[in-house]
Amino acid sequence: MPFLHPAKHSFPDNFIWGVSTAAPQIEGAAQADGKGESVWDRFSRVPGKVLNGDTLDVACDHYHRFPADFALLRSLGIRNYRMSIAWPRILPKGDGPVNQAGIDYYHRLFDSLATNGITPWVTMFHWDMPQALEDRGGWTDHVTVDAFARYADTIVSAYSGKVKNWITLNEIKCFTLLGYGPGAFAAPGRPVSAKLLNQTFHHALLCHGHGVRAVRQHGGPGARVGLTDNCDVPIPVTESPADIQAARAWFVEKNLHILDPIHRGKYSEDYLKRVGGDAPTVRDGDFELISAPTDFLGINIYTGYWVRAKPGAAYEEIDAPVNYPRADSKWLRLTPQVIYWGARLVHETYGAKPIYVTENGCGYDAENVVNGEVLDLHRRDFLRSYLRELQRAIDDGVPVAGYFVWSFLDNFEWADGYVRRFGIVHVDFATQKRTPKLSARYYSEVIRFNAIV
Ligand code: GBH
Repeated sequence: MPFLHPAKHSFPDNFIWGVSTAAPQIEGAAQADGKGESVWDRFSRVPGKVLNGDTLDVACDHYHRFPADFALLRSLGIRNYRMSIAWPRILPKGDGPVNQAGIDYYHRLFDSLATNGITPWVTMFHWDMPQALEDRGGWTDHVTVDAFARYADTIVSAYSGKVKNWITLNEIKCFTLLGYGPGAFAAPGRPVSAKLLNQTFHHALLCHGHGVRAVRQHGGPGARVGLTDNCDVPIPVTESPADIQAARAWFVEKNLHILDPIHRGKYSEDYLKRVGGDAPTVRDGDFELISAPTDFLGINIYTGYWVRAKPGAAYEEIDAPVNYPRADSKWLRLTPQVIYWGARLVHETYGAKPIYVTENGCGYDAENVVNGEVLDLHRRDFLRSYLRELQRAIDDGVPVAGYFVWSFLDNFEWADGYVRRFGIVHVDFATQKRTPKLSARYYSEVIRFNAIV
């Protein structure tokens, strides 16, 4: 009997299939054509912050190699590409003079995408804040909000004819908490007081609002805009009503400081009670800006937390046992159900619609090219098992309209440098040779059939 791809494994018509990247992780050319220094350019040079002292200077050299990279995407049948614009290329000092060479660069890049029939999904900010702005207070200071407003106006006006899908910020919780919280795992690595940390969230929310405003004002016909959030996602230990209710309570508690103001136009009572005297300073009009309606919500989904009901409490969180399966990224427990619950809970709780999974993927070390192949069965299995759960969400009526694999290429994995590989395409960082892994071939087939294969 010939093998058929059963209809029950197929995705909705017009489902968006793509891959994701971010400028600082792939472009390299960190000093080229007038680009300013970013906080990650600086932070990566602080001894001990990035594995092996890796820097962003060369990365995948995508800055110079984008035509071949986009031809490769096309050959894999990938027609949607999430990327980010490097703020320090456009405004090297954060505000101040515009760098025309930076503007011109992304024009060439968008033209090349168009030539290859690939639709761009453009993130305005994926963590590479201009160092000059950090020197003036960075995310702790309102100066960043004003500078971002101008940056968003500049890029949306410049590219309105070429870009229709805009994402304001990538993962507010990451660049604030990891950059300014205890531990200083990410740039700028400057721990601040609890009040100032809450202020970084608030400033980021305001920048999101300005991103939305800029798209409404300058985006042109058909332009759409949304946030990409990295909400923390619980998985109920069983799908009994009680465990699901516990998961819901956990979800709201962990994410309300970002998702409530955006969807409800205020900080919740619970949040204000939690932060007490450390609540952020809010100016008149802030919440109108923050809660301006968006066209979609992006969620980055990697790993989940186990939660169950507990008498007398809102929930009980259960630590994964030591031998629970993980990727080489230690934080990345392999929990396919997280994609189901992430999509379902943002929809049920906040009415988010449509939802795009703007990142999903896994990081492994020591993936080597052998006889021209990288047989990353672990990544193929990862994608397949998470996609099954995504399909279950869609079957249950959750309005998921697209999915992007993180990442197109192996790249600069922040504090893990170049050791940790997330790409479906292998990059030899010595020669810059690209080799599509088995997972890329697999994903091509998923796209071709619009079904889990
Ligand atoms: C995404 O964040 C990023 O958007 C992307 O740039 C990145 O390359 C990709 O994930 C893969 O990591 O080490 O305990 O401090 C994913 C969410 C949240 C994952 C913070 C790493 C650090 C945990 N990230 N987490 S810890």
